[in-house]
Amino acid sequence: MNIAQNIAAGLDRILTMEVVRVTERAAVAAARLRGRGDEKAADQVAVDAMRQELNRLAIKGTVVIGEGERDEAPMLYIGEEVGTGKGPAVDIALDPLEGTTICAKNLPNALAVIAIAEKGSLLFAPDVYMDKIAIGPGYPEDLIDIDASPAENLANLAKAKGVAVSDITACILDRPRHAKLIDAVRATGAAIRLIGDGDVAGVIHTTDPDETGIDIYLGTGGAPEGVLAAAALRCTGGQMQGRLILDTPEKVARAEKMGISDPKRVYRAQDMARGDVLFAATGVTDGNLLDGVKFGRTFITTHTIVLRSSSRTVREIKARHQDLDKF
Ligand code: VTB
Repeated sequence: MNIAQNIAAGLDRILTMEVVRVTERAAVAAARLRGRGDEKAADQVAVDAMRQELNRLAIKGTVVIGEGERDEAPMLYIGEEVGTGKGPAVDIALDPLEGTTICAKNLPNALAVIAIAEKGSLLFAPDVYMDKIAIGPGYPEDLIDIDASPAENLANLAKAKGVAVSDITACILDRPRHAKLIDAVRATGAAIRLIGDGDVAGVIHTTDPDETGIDIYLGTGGAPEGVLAAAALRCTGGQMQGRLILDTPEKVARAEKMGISDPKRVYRAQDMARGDVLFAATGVTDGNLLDGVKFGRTFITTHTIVLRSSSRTVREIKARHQDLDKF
């Protein structure tokens, strides 16, 4: 039995539950440092916690999207082997604390995030910016086009949704580099939800517009976050396109070293995360889709979403942890 058959045969069904512990644990660690103004400390405890739990999983995992290159990140660096080593060979993309600043300021939508995929099926993305566009499920294929203007994309989306453009809300990272994009979206009459950080959550929010109020994600953010978001969309449905921003010869060379030969390539969600994918995210701070960690007197509550591409089941797991020593 090869890995794909192994996973299809049900191994990932077990992992679906196992992986929840990994993001739960990272989220609880980070949440203890919510609102303390110390991004680094919150990130560090999340990394430690995620790594500890990950190493209990029966997988032969390789981190492909992690905390950074081996020389700059002591833990969960790109290439680090994780898991017990006994189990399927898988690639792992992770962000133990997506939105370190959000957590430090105790603002909405900080997450602990992980994606696990068949070996060799996640885009090995350098830590550069990526131009991104994403919408949720239920729309005709190729409705959005990263090379079309915001006005065209918003008009096509509104038409397909059966609403006016003014009823559409776009999510955009609040950055000076997006000034033109923001003007272009506002000129159409569409609304914008500006977010300070956290574009993995931003993209995922497009998959449930009735709940989140967000129909489309636009703009540039981290490429690693793009791969994580693509992994989630592969499981929920929805469409995403991304293009690495390789605007210096140094970045082109770095990407080449990671196997990227066409610097202008447009990646769809299915190009960034191929094959079977599992995705889990636990809320650190309260957000549009997930509640943050709650610290009760006798128990801790976590809220996790766990997704699986092969069945496209979306599970939400609210856990009440009564054995507080385990954290
Ligand atoms: C986004 C956002 C992240 O980085 O990818 C952003 O989702 C992009 O970088 O939460 P800039 O901050 O330089 O704009 C984060 O904010 C941090 O990883």
